[in-house]
Amino acid sequence: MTFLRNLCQRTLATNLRAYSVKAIIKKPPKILITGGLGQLGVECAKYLRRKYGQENVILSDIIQPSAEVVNDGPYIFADILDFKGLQKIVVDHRVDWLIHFSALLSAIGEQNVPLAVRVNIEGMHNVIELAKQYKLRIFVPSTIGAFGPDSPRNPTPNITVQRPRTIYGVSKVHAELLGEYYYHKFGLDFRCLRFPGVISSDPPGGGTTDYAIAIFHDILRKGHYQCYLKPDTRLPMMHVKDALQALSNFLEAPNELLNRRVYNVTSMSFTPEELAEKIIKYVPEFNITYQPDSRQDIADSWPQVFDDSEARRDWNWQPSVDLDNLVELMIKEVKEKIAANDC
Ligand code: AKB
Repeated sequence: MTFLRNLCQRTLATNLRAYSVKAIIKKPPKILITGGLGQLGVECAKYLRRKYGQENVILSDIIQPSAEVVNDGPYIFADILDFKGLQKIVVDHRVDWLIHFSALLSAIGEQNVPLAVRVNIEGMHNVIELAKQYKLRIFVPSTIGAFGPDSPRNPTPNITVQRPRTIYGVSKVHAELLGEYYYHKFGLDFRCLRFPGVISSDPPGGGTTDYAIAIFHDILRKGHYQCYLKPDTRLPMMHVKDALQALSNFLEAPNELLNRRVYNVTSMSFTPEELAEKIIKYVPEFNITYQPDSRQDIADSWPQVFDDSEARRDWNWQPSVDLDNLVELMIKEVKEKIAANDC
Protein backbone atom coordinates (compact mmCIF):
# COMPACT_ATOMS: atom_id res chain seq x y z
CA MET A 1 0.00 0.00 0.00
CA THR A 2 2.73 2.45 1.06
CA PHE A 3 4.72 1.40 -2.01
CA LEU A 4 1.74 2.14 -4.28
CA ARG A 5 1.09 5.54 -2.65
CA ASN A 6 4.76 6.49 -3.05
CA LEU A 7 4.69 5.38 -6.67
CA CYS A 8 1.56 7.47 -7.36
CA GLN A 9 3.09 10.51 -5.68
CA ARG A 10 6.32 10.12 -7.65
CA THR A 11 4.40 9.80 -10.93
CA LEU A 12 2.31 12.86 -10.10
CA ALA A 13 5.40 14.89 -9.19
CA THR A 14 7.12 13.84 -12.44
CA ASN A 15 4.05 14.81 -14.47
CA LEU A 16 3.81 18.15 -12.71
CA ARG A 17 7.51 18.83 -13.32
CA ALA A 18 7.10 17.92 -16.98
CA TYR A 19 4.09 20.23 -17.20
CA SER A 20 5.84 23.18 -15.62
CA VAL A 21 8.98 22.67 -17.71
CA LYS A 22 6.73 22.59 -20.79
CA ALA A 23 5.01 25.79 -19.63
CA ILE A 24 8.37 27.48 -19.07
CA ILE A 25 9.87 26.45 -22.40
CA LYS A 26 6.74 27.25 -24.42
CA LYS A 27 8.03 29.11 -27.45
CA PRO A 28 7.18 32.83 -27.34
CA PRO A 29 5.33 34.15 -30.41
CA LYS A 30 7.26 36.00 -33.10
CA ILE A 31 5.42 39.30 -33.55
CA LEU A 32 5.47 41.75 -36.46
CA ILE A 33 4.16 45.29 -35.85
CA THR A 34 3.20 47.34 -38.93
CA GLY A 35 2.98 51.13 -38.84
CA GLY A 36 5.50 50.88 -36.05
CA LEU A 37 6.51 54.54 -36.00
CA GLY A 38 2.98 55.82 -35.33
CA GLN A 39 1.69 56.72 -31.88
CA LEU A 40 1.51 53.20 -30.43
CA GLY A 41 4.20 51.17 -32.21
CA VAL A 42 7.38 52.02 -30.32
CA GLU A 43 5.77 51.75 -26.87
CA CYS A 44 3.99 48.57 -27.90
CA ALA A 45 7.26 47.00 -29.07
CA LYS A 46 8.93 47.93 -25.75
CA TYR A 47 6.03 46.44 -23.80
CA LEU A 48 5.90 43.17 -25.76
CA ARG A 49 9.69 42.79 -25.85
CA ARG A 50 9.70 42.80 -22.05
CA LYS A 51 7.17 39.98 -22.20
CA TYR A 52 8.35 37.84 -25.12
CA GLY A 53 12.01 38.79 -25.61
CA GLN A 54 13.70 41.55 -27.57
CA GLU A 55 14.33 39.52 -30.75
CA ASN A 56 10.75 38.23 -30.91
CA VAL A 57 9.12 41.59 -31.61
CA ILE A 58 9.89 43.19 -34.97
CA LEU A 59 8.90 46.78 -35.49
CA SER A 60 8.31 47.85 -39.10
CA ASP A 61 7.41 50.94 -41.10
CA ILE A 62 8.43 52.76 -44.28
CA ILE A 63 9.99 55.64 -42.33
CA GLN A 64 13.64 56.07 -41.34
CA PRO A 65 13.85 55.15 -37.63
CA SER A 66 15.73 57.13 -34.99
CA ALA A 67 18.89 55.67 -33.45
CA GLU A 68 16.91 55.07 -30.25
CA VAL A 69 14.36 52.90 -32.09
CA VAL A 70 17.08 50.89 -33.81
CA ASN A 71 18.94 50.33 -30.54
CA ASP A 72 15.77 49.08 -28.89
CA GLY A 73 15.37 45.93 -31.04
CA PRO A 74 14.69 44.62 -34.56
CA TYR A 75 13.42 47.24 -37.00
CA ILE A 76 12.71 46.51 -40.68
CA PHE A 77 11.23 48.20 -43.74
CA ALA A 78 7.72 46.94 -44.50
CA ASP A 79 5.27 48.50 -46.93
CA ILE A 80 1.74 47.25 -46.21
CA LEU A 81 0.80 47.96 -49.84
CA ASP A 82 3.43 45.46 -51.07
CA PHE A 83 1.91 42.00 -50.59
CA LYS A 84 4.93 40.03 -51.81
CA GLY A 85 7.25 42.03 -49.57
CA LEU A 86 5.01 41.21 -46.59
CA GLN A 87 4.99 37.50 -47.53
CA LYS A 88 8.79 37.52 -47.57
CA ILE A 89 8.96 39.10 -44.12
CA VAL A 90 6.52 36.59 -42.61
CA VAL A 91 8.46 33.66 -44.12
CA ASP A 92 11.97 34.96 -43.39
CA HIS A 93 11.16 35.87 -39.79
CA ARG A 94 8.75 33.00 -39.09
CA VAL A 95 6.09 35.45 -37.85
CA ASP A 96 3.22 34.09 -35.67
CA TRP A 97 1.31 37.24 -34.69
CA LEU A 98 0.68 40.39 -36.67
CA ILE A 99 -0.19 43.71 -35.03
CA HIS A 100 -1.42 46.02 -37.75
CA PHE A 101 -1.16 49.66 -36.68
CA SER A 102 -0.72 51.31 -40.10
CA ALA A 103 -3.54 53.82 -40.62
CA LEU A 104 -4.24 57.48 -41.30
CA LEU A 105 -6.21 58.86 -38.32
CA SER A 106 -9.49 60.79 -38.41
CA ALA A 107 -8.44 64.40 -39.02
CA ILE A 108 -5.52 63.68 -41.36
CA GLY A 109 -7.63 61.13 -43.28
CA GLU A 110 -10.14 63.85 -44.18
CA GLN A 111 -7.31 65.88 -45.72
CA ASN A 112 -6.23 63.07 -48.06
CA VAL A 113 -9.07 60.62 -48.68
CA PRO A 114 -7.41 58.68 -51.56
CA LEU A 115 -4.34 58.03 -49.42
CA ALA A 116 -6.52 56.99 -46.47
CA VAL A 117 -8.35 54.54 -48.74
CA ARG A 118 -5.05 53.03 -49.88
CA VAL A 119 -3.43 52.79 -46.48
CA ASN A 120 -6.48 51.96 -44.35
CA ILE A 121 -8.49 49.80 -46.76
CA GLU A 122 -6.07 48.31 -49.31
CA GLY A 123 -3.51 47.81 -46.54
CA MET A 124 -6.12 45.92 -44.53
CA HIS A 125 -6.87 43.67 -47.53
CA ASN A 126 -3.20 42.76 -47.75
CA VAL A 127 -2.63 41.99 -44.09
CA ILE A 128 -5.79 39.97 -43.67
CA GLU A 129 -4.98 37.78 -46.70
CA LEU A 130 -1.47 37.42 -45.37
CA ALA A 131 -2.75 36.37 -41.96
CA LYS A 132 -5.06 33.84 -43.59
CA GLN A 133 -2.35 32.35 -45.82
CA TYR A 134 0.16 31.94 -43.00
CA LYS A 135 -2.36 31.23 -40.22
CA LEU A 136 -1.24 34.23 -38.16
CA ARG A 137 -3.09 35.66 -35.19
CA ILE A 138 -3.88 39.21 -36.29
CA PHE A 139 -4.68 42.24 -34.14
CA VAL A 140 -6.17 45.34 -35.79
CA PRO A 141 -7.11 48.36 -33.64
CA SER A 142 -10.47 49.98 -34.26
CA THR A 143 -11.75 53.11 -32.57
CA ILE A 144 -14.59 55.21 -31.20
CA GLY A 145 -14.37 56.75 -34.70
CA ALA A 146 -16.12 53.64 -36.03
CA PHE A 147 -19.37 55.18 -34.74
CA GLY A 148 -21.33 58.08 -36.18
CA PRO A 149 -24.12 60.59 -35.54
CA ASP A 150 -26.80 57.86 -35.59
CA SER A 151 -25.06 55.83 -32.86
CA PRO A 152 -26.13 56.16 -29.22
CA ARG A 153 -23.45 58.38 -27.67
CA ASN A 154 -23.83 57.97 -23.93
CA PRO A 155 -23.18 55.12 -23.50
CA THR A 156 -22.18 53.50 -26.81
CA PRO A 157 -22.56 49.72 -26.52
CA ASN A 158 -20.47 47.08 -28.26
CA ILE A 159 -23.15 46.26 -30.81
CA THR A 160 -25.18 49.18 -32.15
CA VAL A 161 -25.69 51.36 -35.24
CA GLN A 162 -22.28 52.56 -36.55
CA ARG A 163 -22.44 54.52 -39.86
CA PRO A 164 -19.40 56.81 -39.32
CA ARG A 165 -18.93 60.00 -41.39
CA THR A 166 -15.12 60.02 -41.70
CA ILE A 167 -13.05 57.91 -44.09
CA TYR A 168 -11.10 56.75 -41.02
CA GLY A 169 -14.31 55.49 -39.41
CA VAL A 170 -15.53 53.88 -42.62
CA SER A 171 -12.21 52.07 -43.04
CA LYS A 172 -12.36 50.83 -39.45
CA VAL A 173 -15.90 49.46 -39.80
CA HIS A 174 -14.67 47.78 -42.99
CA ALA A 175 -11.74 46.25 -41.04
CA GLU A 176 -14.04 45.04 -38.24
CA LEU A 177 -16.47 43.40 -40.65
CA LEU A 178 -13.78 41.89 -42.85
CA GLY A 179 -12.03 40.44 -39.81
CA GLU A 180 -15.23 38.95 -38.44
CA TYR A 181 -16.01 37.52 -41.89
CA TYR A 182 -12.55 35.87 -42.18
CA TYR A 183 -12.99 34.47 -38.69
CA HIS A 184 -16.33 32.86 -39.50
CA LYS A 185 -15.45 31.78 -43.04
CA PHE A 186 -11.81 30.70 -42.66
CA GLY A 187 -11.27 30.36 -38.91
CA LEU A 188 -8.79 33.29 -38.92
CA ASP A 189 -7.77 34.32 -35.40
CA PHE A 190 -8.75 37.97 -35.89
CA ARG A 191 -8.84 40.21 -32.80
CA CYS A 192 -9.84 43.84 -32.68
CA LEU A 193 -10.23 46.42 -29.91
CA ARG A 194 -12.06 49.68 -30.37
CA PHE A 195 -9.82 52.18 -28.60
CA PRO A 196 -10.89 55.60 -27.34
CA GLY A 197 -8.46 58.53 -27.66
CA VAL A 198 -5.11 57.12 -26.57
CA ILE A 199 -2.97 59.56 -24.59
CA SER A 200 0.80 59.21 -24.60
CA SER A 201 3.75 61.55 -24.32
CA ASP A 202 4.66 60.92 -27.97
CA PRO A 203 3.55 63.86 -30.10
CA PRO A 204 0.05 63.70 -31.66
CA GLY A 205 -0.47 62.20 -35.12
CA GLY A 206 -3.49 63.68 -36.92
CA GLY A 207 -6.35 62.51 -34.70
CA THR A 208 -9.36 64.36 -33.26
CA THR A 209 -8.70 63.29 -29.67
CA ASP A 210 -5.07 64.50 -29.91
CA TYR A 211 -5.89 67.78 -28.13
CA ALA A 212 -5.53 65.75 -24.92
CA ILE A 213 -1.86 65.15 -25.81
CA ALA A 214 -1.07 68.51 -27.39
CA ILE A 215 -2.37 70.37 -24.33
CA PHE A 216 0.41 68.92 -22.14
CA HIS A 217 3.16 69.73 -24.67
CA ASP A 218 1.97 73.31 -25.24
CA ILE A 219 1.31 74.09 -21.60
CA LEU A 220 4.67 72.78 -20.45
CA ARG A 221 6.52 74.58 -23.26
CA LYS A 222 4.53 77.80 -23.66
CA GLY A 223 2.14 78.01 -20.69
CA HIS A 224 -0.79 78.36 -23.11
CA TYR A 225 -2.98 76.06 -25.20
CA GLN A 226 -5.49 76.90 -27.92
CA CYS A 227 -7.99 74.05 -28.10
CA TYR A 228 -9.68 73.14 -31.40
CA LEU A 229 -12.68 71.60 -29.61
CA LYS A 230 -15.36 73.33 -27.52
CA PRO A 231 -14.81 73.23 -23.75
CA ASP A 232 -17.72 70.83 -23.14
CA THR A 233 -16.83 68.20 -25.81
CA ARG A 234 -16.90 64.89 -23.96
CA LEU A 235 -14.88 62.00 -25.44
CA PRO A 236 -13.72 58.61 -24.13
CA MET A 237 -9.97 58.38 -23.44
CA MET A 238 -7.26 56.10 -22.03
CA HIS A 239 -3.56 56.35 -21.16
CA VAL A 240 -1.24 54.38 -23.45
CA LYS A 241 -0.29 52.15 -20.50
CA ASP A 242 -3.90 50.91 -20.34
CA ALA A 243 -4.13 50.60 -24.13
CA LEU A 244 -1.07 48.31 -24.20
CA GLN A 245 -2.29 46.34 -21.23
CA ALA A 246 -5.63 45.79 -22.98
CA LEU A 247 -3.95 44.83 -26.25
CA SER A 248 -1.60 42.38 -24.60
CA ASN A 249 -4.26 40.73 -22.37
CA PHE A 250 -6.64 40.46 -25.29
CA LEU A 251 -3.99 38.94 -27.57
CA GLU A 252 -3.28 36.30 -24.95
CA ALA A 253 -6.91 35.59 -24.03
CA PRO A 254 -7.92 31.99 -24.84
CA ASN A 255 -10.31 31.80 -27.77
CA GLU A 256 -12.91 30.05 -25.60
CA LEU A 257 -13.35 33.24 -23.54
CA LEU A 258 -14.09 35.44 -26.52
CA ASN A 259 -17.73 35.88 -27.42
CA ARG A 260 -16.74 38.48 -30.02
CA ARG A 261 -13.79 39.34 -32.23
CA VAL A 262 -14.32 43.12 -31.69
CA TYR A 263 -14.58 44.73 -28.23
CA ASN A 264 -14.98 48.28 -26.95
CA VAL A 265 -12.39 49.26 -24.30
CA THR A 266 -12.04 52.50 -22.39
CA SER A 267 -10.75 54.00 -19.15
CA MET A 268 -12.52 57.36 -18.69
CA SER A 269 -14.40 60.20 -20.39
CA PHE A 270 -13.73 63.90 -19.99
CA THR A 271 -14.07 67.30 -21.68
CA PRO A 272 -11.26 69.79 -22.45
CA GLU A 273 -12.58 71.97 -19.62
CA GLU A 274 -12.45 69.12 -17.10
CA LEU A 275 -8.92 68.17 -18.22
CA ALA A 276 -7.78 71.79 -17.92
CA GLU A 277 -9.17 71.98 -14.35
CA LYS A 278 -7.00 69.02 -13.35
CA ILE A 279 -3.89 70.40 -15.07
CA ILE A 280 -4.22 73.73 -13.22
CA LYS A 281 -3.32 71.91 -10.00
CA TYR A 282 0.14 71.17 -11.44
CA VAL A 283 0.64 74.29 -13.60
CA PRO A 284 -1.46 77.02 -11.89
CA GLU A 285 -0.37 79.82 -14.26
CA PHE A 286 -1.47 78.15 -17.50
CA ASN A 287 -4.09 79.54 -19.80
CA ILE A 288 -6.42 77.86 -22.30
CA THR A 289 -8.49 79.37 -25.14
CA TYR A 290 -10.96 77.68 -27.47
CA GLN A 291 -11.22 77.98 -31.22
CA PRO A 292 -13.21 75.04 -32.62
CA ASP A 293 -12.40 73.93 -36.19
CA SER A 294 -13.56 71.08 -38.47
CA ARG A 295 -12.49 68.52 -35.87
CA GLN A 296 -15.43 69.67 -33.75
CA ASP A 297 -17.87 68.08 -36.26
CA ILE A 298 -15.98 64.81 -36.04
CA ALA A 299 -15.97 64.84 -32.23
CA ASP A 300 -19.69 65.67 -32.17
CA SER A 301 -20.45 62.48 -34.10
CA TRP A 302 -18.43 60.21 -31.77
CA PRO A 303 -19.31 58.41 -28.53
CA GLN A 304 -19.13 60.46 -25.34
CA VAL A 305 -19.06 57.49 -23.00
CA PHE A 306 -17.97 54.07 -24.19
CA ASP A 307 -19.55 50.92 -22.78
CA ASP A 308 -16.82 48.28 -22.43
CA SER A 309 -18.75 45.95 -20.11
CA GLU A 310 -18.43 43.03 -22.55
CA ALA A 311 -14.61 43.19 -22.51
CA ARG A 312 -14.69 43.40 -18.70
CA ARG A 313 -16.97 40.39 -18.51
CA ASP A 314 -15.40 38.12 -21.16
CA TRP A 315 -11.64 38.53 -20.66
CA ASN A 316 -11.49 40.51 -17.47
CA TRP A 317 -10.46 43.89 -18.91
CA GLN A 318 -9.82 46.49 -16.22
CA PRO A 319 -8.19 49.89 -16.72
CA SER A 320 -5.79 51.19 -14.11
CA VAL A 321 -5.32 54.89 -15.00
CA ASP A 322 -8.08 57.38 -14.12
CA LEU A 323 -8.16 61.13 -14.86
CA ASP A 324 -6.10 62.10 -11.78
CA ASN A 325 -3.39 59.50 -12.48
CA LEU A 326 -3.44 60.42 -16.15
CA VAL A 327 -2.63 64.08 -15.52
CA GLU A 328 0.11 63.23 -13.04
CA LEU A 329 1.66 60.69 -15.42
CA MET A 330 1.46 62.98 -18.45
CA ILE A 331 3.02 65.97 -16.68
CA LYS A 332 5.95 63.75 -15.68
CA GLU A 333 6.32 61.97 -19.03
CA VAL A 334 5.98 65.07 -21.22
CA LYS A 335 8.47 66.99 -19.02
CA GLU A 336 10.96 64.13 -19.54
CA LYS A 337 10.31 64.12 -23.30
CA ILE A 338 10.83 67.87 -23.55
CA ALA A 339 14.04 67.67 -21.51
CA ALA A 340 15.37 64.84 -23.71
CA ASN A 341 14.55 66.75 -26.92
CA ASP A 342 16.13 69.95 -25.64
CA CYS A 343 19.41 68.18 -24.80
C1 AKB B 1 -8.41 59.94 -33.64
O1 AKB B 1 -8.75 60.91 -32.94
O2 AKB B 1 -8.53 59.91 -34.87
C2 AKB B 1 -7.89 58.72 -32.94
C3 AKB B 1 -8.99 57.79 -32.58
C4 AKB B 1 -9.94 58.14 -31.51
O3 AKB B 1 -9.11 56.76 -33.16
N1 AKB B 1 -7.15 59.09 -31.77
